[in-house]
Amino acid sequence: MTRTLTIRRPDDWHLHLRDGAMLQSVLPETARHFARAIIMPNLVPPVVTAKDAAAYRDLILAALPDNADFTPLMTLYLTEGTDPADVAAAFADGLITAVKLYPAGATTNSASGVRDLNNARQVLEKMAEIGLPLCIHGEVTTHEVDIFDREQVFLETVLDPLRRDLPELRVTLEHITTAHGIDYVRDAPGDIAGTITTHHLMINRNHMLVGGIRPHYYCLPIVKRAEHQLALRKAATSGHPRFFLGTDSAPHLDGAKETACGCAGVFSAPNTMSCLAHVFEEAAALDQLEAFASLNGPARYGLAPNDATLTLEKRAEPVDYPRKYHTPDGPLTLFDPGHPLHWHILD
Ligand code: OTD
Ligand code: ZN
Ligand code: ZN
Repeated sequence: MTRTLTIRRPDDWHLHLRDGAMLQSVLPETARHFARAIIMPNLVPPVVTAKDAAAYRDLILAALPDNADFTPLMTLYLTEGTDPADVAAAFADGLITAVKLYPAGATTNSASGVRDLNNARQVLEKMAEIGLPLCIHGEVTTHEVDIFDREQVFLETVLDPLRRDLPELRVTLEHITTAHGIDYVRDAPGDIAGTITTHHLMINRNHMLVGGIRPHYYCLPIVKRAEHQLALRKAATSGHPRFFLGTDSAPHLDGAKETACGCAGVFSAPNTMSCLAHVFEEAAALDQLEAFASLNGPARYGLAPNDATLTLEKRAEPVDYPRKYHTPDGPLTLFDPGHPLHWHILD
């Protein structure tokens, strides 16, 4: 039953690498399979200025294993104090690929995010003018709005008004988790695209909550109903150019996840490509995996697809992924797809 599939080397358009010992532990896992990744700026303190981004990029490059062929694509964390000139210069220098909007309080380390978009207006206008994409964590953070509705409400009350107001702004809606998000990104006029994570394709809220609470499936935006998972699968496997992979691999040590108030985030970098091959095969759409993981993202960001390739091979015996990774600060649990994965990645 051996079957092989060769695609252009994939990129990850939404990734958390952290810093320090965690960076050292997780970076080789991404660099093994991916040629490039958009690096999220939610460090403590966040990556806010061009100077911060240059320092973080150098830290990542220094942590790369010898012979790794990996380019970090840097982002800046938008705050209400961000200087439009600093952002524009960083883009002109090729230092940054996008700017990231976190509504304040929406996810891990987002306390310095934007409370009122009017206070970031000049930066957004500048970005629209120079064609610098804005990556958006699309959730409202108001207490009255149910956590499962926060993406849908964001589309209606924040994203759509913003895009009407600044139609030239290039927007990537990150980690889409609902059918509403899919419909918006597919059908809206203008310059918009969206990323989809590995775990939101593979699990829904039943996996997280039925039969016991599973902290390693807790992430933001939170996993939704099965019908939303199906809409994500349909969009990802359709090959539609507006949808592409952003794993949102977001490692936290087990101690921070398996506790009374656990951190949000799923660590999926090592087994993402095996998971995706599984999902695309289930949808009888293996021929669209390359579009989703390797072609649509670069096209969106005006970059050439990678020349190198990645070969996947389906074997009778499952891939033996470790359940845990060991970092100097403690164990880190790998995303559990809930079933064996048979697609091996040939390095
Ligand atoms: N979601 N965890 C994190 C970020 C993402 O919203 C996200 O991009 C994190 O730990 O940085 C998470 O659940
Ligand atoms: Zn996010
Ligand atoms: Zn993220």
